[in-house]
Amino acid sequence: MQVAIDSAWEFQGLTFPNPAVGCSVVDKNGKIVAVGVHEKAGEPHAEVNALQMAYAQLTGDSSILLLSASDKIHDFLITYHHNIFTECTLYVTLEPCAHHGKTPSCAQLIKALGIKKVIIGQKDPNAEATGGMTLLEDSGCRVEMSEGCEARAHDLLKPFISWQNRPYVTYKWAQRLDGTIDGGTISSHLSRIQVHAMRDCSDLIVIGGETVRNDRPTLDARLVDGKVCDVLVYSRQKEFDKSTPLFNVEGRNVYIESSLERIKQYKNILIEGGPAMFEATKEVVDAYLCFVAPKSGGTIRFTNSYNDFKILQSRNSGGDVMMWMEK
Ligand code: AOF
Ligand code: ZN
Repeated sequence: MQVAIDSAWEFQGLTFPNPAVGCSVVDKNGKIVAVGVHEKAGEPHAEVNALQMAYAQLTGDSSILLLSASDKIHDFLITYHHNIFTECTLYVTLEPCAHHGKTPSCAQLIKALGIKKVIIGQKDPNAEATGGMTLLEDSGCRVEMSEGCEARAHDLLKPFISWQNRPYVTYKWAQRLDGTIDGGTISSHLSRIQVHAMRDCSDLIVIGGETVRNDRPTLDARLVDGKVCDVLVYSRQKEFDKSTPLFNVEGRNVYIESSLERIKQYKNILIEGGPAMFEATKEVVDAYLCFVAPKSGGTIRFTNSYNDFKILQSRNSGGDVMMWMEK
């Protein structure tokens, strides 16, 4: 379950409106055969990616890896599984879905493959998709909640739980090891790709007036060829130089407002800014994402009024440390 959770965190922020989910397939000797994650809404669920890889591992037949559509992988597995999974256990961070959404039901697939044991990290809070636990139990599968990992599985699921009835707000910043944030590009290319991929799945970006004036940003998702999202310039100042690139991106609404009320009309919000924005938005932020580059050299430091963050997950991002945190 720990492996499934850690793997899913790699796609946290990238799966909206779906949750980040991970799945480990373990054989009868307790060895991990394959791990899969849900990478993007509309693409295969974690269980499907994990079972696809597990099939290739267990049979030595890698032709299944050529398939990318979820329904095609389901059909292949259901046709050719020859009971190779019956003694495997699945560890899934979320209850397998019982419904057919953009992709077919994972619980139905697990049932069809004759898998006898499934450990889950959290129940699905989405009323449309939940029911996988009961469906599997009714078919004779043993389904258990993970002992010891519920809290981490819950942390992973927080954005999705929030989206059931309210927005989820992530505050992102990048700094050097000495805390400085000025003087040009700070984070690695991979970290910047990560941020562009997050913009691609956000519906609103919030920035402060100072960022508009100083950085003249575009705030698009060009590094991942992604879509543009709306922008809220949170500022008391009403007039900005409209030749600033962010105002000239086609298909985008830009609001210049002195309140954060606009956030309530959106679901997945990314705030990008410095220490002033950090303080001004702290009442509405759910999670903090910080990139620390192993460098020094600027003059302005990122200071903030918190002296205690809880790190939910951290990893290397092209040489930077990337940390998901809560207050
Ligand atoms: C799973 N495994 O990896 C994820 C699940 O439209 P769909 O078919 O992609 O279904 C989306 C819903 O399925 C989503 O709202 C959530 O309830 C569940 N997500 N379920 O079994 C996964 N990502
Ligand atoms: Zn599913």
